[in-house]
Amino acid sequence: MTKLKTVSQYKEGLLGKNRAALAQAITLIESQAAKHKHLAQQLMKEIYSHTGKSIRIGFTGVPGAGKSTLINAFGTYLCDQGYRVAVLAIDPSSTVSGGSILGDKTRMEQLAKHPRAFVRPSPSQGTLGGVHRKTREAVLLCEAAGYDVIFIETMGVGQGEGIVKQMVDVFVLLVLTGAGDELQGIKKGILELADLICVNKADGDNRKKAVLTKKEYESVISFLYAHSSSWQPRVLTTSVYETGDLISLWNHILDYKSWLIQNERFEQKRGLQLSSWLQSRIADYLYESFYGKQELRDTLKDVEQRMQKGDITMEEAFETIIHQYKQVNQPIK
Ligand SMILES: Nc1nc2c(ncn2[C@@H]2O[C@H](COP(=O)(O)OP(=O)(O)O)[C@@H](O)[C@H]2O)c(=O)[nH]1
Ligand SMILES: [Mg+2]
Repeated sequence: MTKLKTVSQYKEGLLGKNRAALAQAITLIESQAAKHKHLAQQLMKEIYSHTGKSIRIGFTGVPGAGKSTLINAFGTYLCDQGYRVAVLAIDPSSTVSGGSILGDKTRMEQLAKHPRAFVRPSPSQGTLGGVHRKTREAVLLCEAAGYDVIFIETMGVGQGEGIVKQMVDVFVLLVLTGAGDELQGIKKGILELADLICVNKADGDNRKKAVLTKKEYESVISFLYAHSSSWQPRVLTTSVYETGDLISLWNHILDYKSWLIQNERFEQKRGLQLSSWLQSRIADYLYESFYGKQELRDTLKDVEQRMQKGDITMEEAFETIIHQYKQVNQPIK
């Protein structure tokens, strides 16, 4: 495909469900160049009315839990059923997990080759906020290009989960067998983010253990949600070798979506996704207006040193820096 240039060329390619056009559009929104940023903004406006129709599904779990492998098998299964599936990955710490991204590309090879699939490795540069902004825009581009199911794989541990949770309709947590200890190891906060929990790699000798682990999780969940009227996360066992498990996973996802719609929470969730996006855009903007300025970074370093030596108080350091911040960001008259 030739290189796209104008907004209408990009738009035509996307609405025409052209995979190469989608890849180019994502490259455009990831670009840091000023001329691309403008074009990207125009494009996002143009395609906005064609977005929102997919189901957005996030996958999280410790490295090695089997996210990429499951997405590959599950995505391929859904493509074979006639769905169009897009996969995006979010990786706030690409330097740490560089190896696993390389692995992910090969792990999703089968899906990436499927004519109804689109697999995009994560944007690697930028702040966590920046990466996540691009991922949200990429979701919208995939929707404009007619993808019905969008998977987002989180790779970062910690902050990454909360951010992905805020951009998806369904959040799936993959856990492994090992029960007791394993349960202790999972941060309670992450368990509470999950809509579905998959005890993964439930095959071979591990299947029996997985069933026990599932029971353990179910009892923790029923305890955590004892007095709650919200959705009680379901626990299931999954293996990429069992098509029945993939069918069951899909049915659970659809069940959850129906529950959201019946309880008037689906649209509410989409609204909250937009609000969290707006808030993170503001946070990015403010961050940039401070840390993006060399003189402010220099002053910060300087006042930090003086404060640590005891020459000035924290309050004085703060006032100095904020005074300069206001001056630097003053509109030119
Ligand atoms: N037995 C078994 N192994 C699996 C399954 N899913 C993934 N694996 C293996 O677990 C390892 C890590 O998988 P990967 O998808 O890279 O995990 P990620 O880091 O969570 O994306 C790989 O060696 C996979 O082959 C499964 O369902 N059953
Ligand atoms: Mg992976």
